[in-house]
Amino acid sequence: SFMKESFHTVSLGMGCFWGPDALFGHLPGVIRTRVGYAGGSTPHPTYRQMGDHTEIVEIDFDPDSISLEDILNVFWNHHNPVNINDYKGRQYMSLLLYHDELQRNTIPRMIKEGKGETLTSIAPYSRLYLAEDKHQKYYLKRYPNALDNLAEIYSSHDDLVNSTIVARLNGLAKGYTSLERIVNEIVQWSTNSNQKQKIMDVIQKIRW
Ligand code: MHO
Repeated sequence: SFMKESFHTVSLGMGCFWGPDALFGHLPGVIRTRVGYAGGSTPHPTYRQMGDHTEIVEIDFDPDSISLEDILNVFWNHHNPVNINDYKGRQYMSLLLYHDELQRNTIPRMIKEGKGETLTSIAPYSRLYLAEDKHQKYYLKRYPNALDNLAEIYSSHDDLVNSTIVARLNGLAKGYTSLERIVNEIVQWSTNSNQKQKIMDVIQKIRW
């Protein structure tokens, strides 16, 4: 469930999408992450047959907590854009699919200022094809005990994937944050205290 009514969305290609899902998931200000295929024209892409699409992590964020520039700095500091003709070509290419005028202007400005990479491809966003369940929150799913416990809070897989806390826990599973930092963040949320307690109980039961 969302903490905020208004959020911005970015869609980023930076190689295999498992890592960036956890990387952005751990950042305060990030509300939701999911992974999928975008940027191409092949209908109904899947992991095995994504055609000309690229692996994408899509992020909803609160622009009052984390700026677009912050997000783009993380993007460029955490992958090395490869030439489109290299290994696996479009599947792993560095790609920014802009959603609006702000993104369309900010991306080339940062590249001009030397904060970006000229090897990053830039194109308008049209849609994301969600990847298969097993690719969503991939690193968290390596802790079977985590999913079993979280099922007490989230009644469907979609609810789990869309959850802010689960995005943080996926970042924890990959080693980007600590349980202590996540707990400190939850304490500050405006969620009611019963709900908070329930979340705390569940995440403390997981064998990290
Ligand atoms: N494990 C794969 C990458 C999977 S990612 C979803 C590999 O290292 O080739 O593309």
